[in-house]
Amino acid sequence: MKKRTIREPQITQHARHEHIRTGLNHEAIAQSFLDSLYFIQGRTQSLATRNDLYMALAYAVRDRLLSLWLMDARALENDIRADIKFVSYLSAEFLPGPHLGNNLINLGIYEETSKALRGLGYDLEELLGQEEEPGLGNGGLGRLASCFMDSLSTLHVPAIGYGIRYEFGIFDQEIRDGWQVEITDKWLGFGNPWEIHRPELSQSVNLGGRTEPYYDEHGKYRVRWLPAKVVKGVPCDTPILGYKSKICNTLRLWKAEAIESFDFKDFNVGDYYAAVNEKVFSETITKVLYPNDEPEIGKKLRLAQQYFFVSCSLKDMLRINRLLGSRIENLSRHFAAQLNDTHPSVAVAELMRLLVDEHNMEWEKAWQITHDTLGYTNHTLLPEALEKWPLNLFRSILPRHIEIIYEINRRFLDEVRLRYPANDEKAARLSIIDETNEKYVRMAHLATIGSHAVNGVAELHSELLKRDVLRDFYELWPAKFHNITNGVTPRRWILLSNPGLSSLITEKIGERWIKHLEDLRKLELLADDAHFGDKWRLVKRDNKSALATIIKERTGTVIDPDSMFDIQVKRIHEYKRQHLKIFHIITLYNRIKRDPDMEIAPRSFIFGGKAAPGYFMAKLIIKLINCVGEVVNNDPDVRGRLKVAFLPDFNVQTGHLVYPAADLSEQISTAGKEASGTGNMKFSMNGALTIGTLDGANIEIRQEVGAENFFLFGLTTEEVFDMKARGYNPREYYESSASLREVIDQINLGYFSKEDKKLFKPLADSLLDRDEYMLLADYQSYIDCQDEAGKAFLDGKKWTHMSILNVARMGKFSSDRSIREYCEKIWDAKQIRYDE
Ligand code: F58
Repeated sequence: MKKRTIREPQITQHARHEHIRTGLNHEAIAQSFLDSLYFIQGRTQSLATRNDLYMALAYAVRDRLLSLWLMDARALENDIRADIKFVSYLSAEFLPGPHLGNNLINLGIYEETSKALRGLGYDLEELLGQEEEPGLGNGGLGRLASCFMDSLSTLHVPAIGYGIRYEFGIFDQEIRDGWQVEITDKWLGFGNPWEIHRPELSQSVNLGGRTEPYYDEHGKYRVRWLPAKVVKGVPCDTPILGYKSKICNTLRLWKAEAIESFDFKDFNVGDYYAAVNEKVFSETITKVLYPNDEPEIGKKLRLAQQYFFVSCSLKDMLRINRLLGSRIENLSRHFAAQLNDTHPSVAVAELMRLLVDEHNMEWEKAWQITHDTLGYTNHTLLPEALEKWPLNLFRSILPRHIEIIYEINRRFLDEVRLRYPANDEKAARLSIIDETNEKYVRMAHLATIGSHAVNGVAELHSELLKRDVLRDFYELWPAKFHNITNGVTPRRWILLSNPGLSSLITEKIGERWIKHLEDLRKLELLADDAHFGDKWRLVKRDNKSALATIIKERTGTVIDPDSMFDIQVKRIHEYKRQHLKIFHIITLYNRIKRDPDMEIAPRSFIFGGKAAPGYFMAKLIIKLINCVGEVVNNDPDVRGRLKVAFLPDFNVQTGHLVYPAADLSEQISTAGKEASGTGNMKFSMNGALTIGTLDGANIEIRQEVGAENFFLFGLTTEEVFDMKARGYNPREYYESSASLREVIDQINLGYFSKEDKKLFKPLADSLLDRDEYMLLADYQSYIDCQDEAGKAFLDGKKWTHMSILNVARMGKFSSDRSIREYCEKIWDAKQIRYDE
């Protein structure tokens, strides 16, 4: 940053023409930036740190959002809006990514802002890099929620994203000596310019204690909850603007605080400390995001988190419903509430409690409202990921809810017994309470029973839900089940992160594609245009160079931008099979060792992703990647033709650099395990070809882009089921393939871990003994397919042709399409028309 002389804010001539806080030209932006620096950050330019400059710019941009946001709030008070319906997206996780760049794009002022800053001697890109992204999610599920918020705003659907304002989001990942080290995420350390606290809209939430029956003044039997604790939820609101859209929705995240602020005079010393402890307890509730794959059992705090945000959100919805002048009976006319997985599914019981206990409504009527308002999206088929809470733990936090759940279950099972008389097994399978051993509350059952619609997130996944996980429910209520294939927002995942490709596309087909992604089809005509192909390759080359620079900075590994960038970025999990990719790398390495002069297309293998802190095998896989990299990168026989890099701390921001730079996208989960995947879409939209299994949305991507433009390998879901049913024996594959045996033996016997030969034995053992995710069965097919991909890459023109066709045919995977489908099939919500 340049040193500057002190210059206090001055109203310039040009800026005068537009309102300083809302104007969109570079003069107004420059002026408002200087004002914010001086009057909000309290800094002159000469003393400003980079963070001051970032904050000043963020405030200047926020002013421009607020004018739209407030307009929406006014619309709420307006009777004309009495028929308005809000989508309320309930999600324990949101991963919005950095706001600044996205807001500049959506406001259409990226260039003007860049110019304004240049005029003052600053670099926009540098300030963008200063933002700490809100890592309030683990991975795909949280990111999907944020893509959906973007599309809701872009499509003019009024929506509120309800969630939790974790003080510490997903940990920052460092790699030390090849191992993952978790560092607490301090995203709020320098303040958050995007959020506005709304203490006047706080809600209080009860926890623990007991219930007590009583008769009210009309002699009616009622139940009251006598909680052990009460905490306060304060909404922290972030505006979510759509792309060049007039509406600005709200992401409302709840922060837990103590209910009473305490006054020194009123406390003697003992009470004072008790009050402080109370405050500490209350604030713990939204302290930290739980990483996934942790054993759920005993995670009392996690259940408290879920209930806390759900209760605050439902009460807020009832408040807004009142504000709209609507009766509580009409809640489902004004709100469609979507449960993003089972994490918010306690909403079924909480809404019933609010209606029956607090609003004195009859059970049947309350049930109708609950059922009509809620929808449930399932995101996983993995049995270990289906949430269930030990009954006693549940009761200790939510004593009234457990009674309500029992009543829901009783009525439901009566229905089941009518339909299937004398079929106790069926009733036991369907029950919300799992009584097989210790008693559990099955949250997916609660969500399914309490919602009017249930959906999976890709065609295969939705089919498997019906056939497997929720089979008995499907049999009961077939019409309740839907598929809505996931999508991602092209604004962040193409326009913002890949400006080179975006300009090239816009140059040829205009800018309509940004809101209508199906327009990309027009690129098909250019797939064989040599001149266009050259430009296409140049864009990719630049993106690869940029990524190579970051990789060099962050890992020290030098990679050649002309090599094939073969990338796998996603959470580290055995079912996602990062270790299968490693098998491929070792196989190529062994070929080179046998014949150092062999012809081989240079490849850079790039990995990124976090492992849950308690997931031993996933952490061992990270170490293995780094150990293999160490050997391969430094072996003189390899002569730099193969490079392995593990890019630490993969998050939304690094995603911006990674997806646009890929040649080959690795989507190699065991068939039937990945519900959808969304990274697969981001890669392909940016011109990478996919090597993948018939899993999740890969199937639909392949359908769209054409089988000839997709590298397919591996067992199908059916084959996986059949093979398991017949008794899968991984050792058969080990015995019968020399190259596979060599790879596993090297891992097992310490070839890549000379200082601790047994280091990777647990991994090799688990593959040889069980191989839950069938790497060995898929190995040969994967290697053959990779060989084919390697050959194809050598023909640059052909590869470019396929790359263009991939982009051209990705229109389906815009989250705008997903949101339109939710609006039609599930929410019955409409895009509102905005009068200028
Ligand atoms: C993901 N789930 C699916 N869960 O794995 C992926 O296939 C899908 O594309 C995506 O959802 C969006 O539908 C996922 O990310 C989590 O991270 C949970 C968070 C809470 C703890 C348990 C895992």
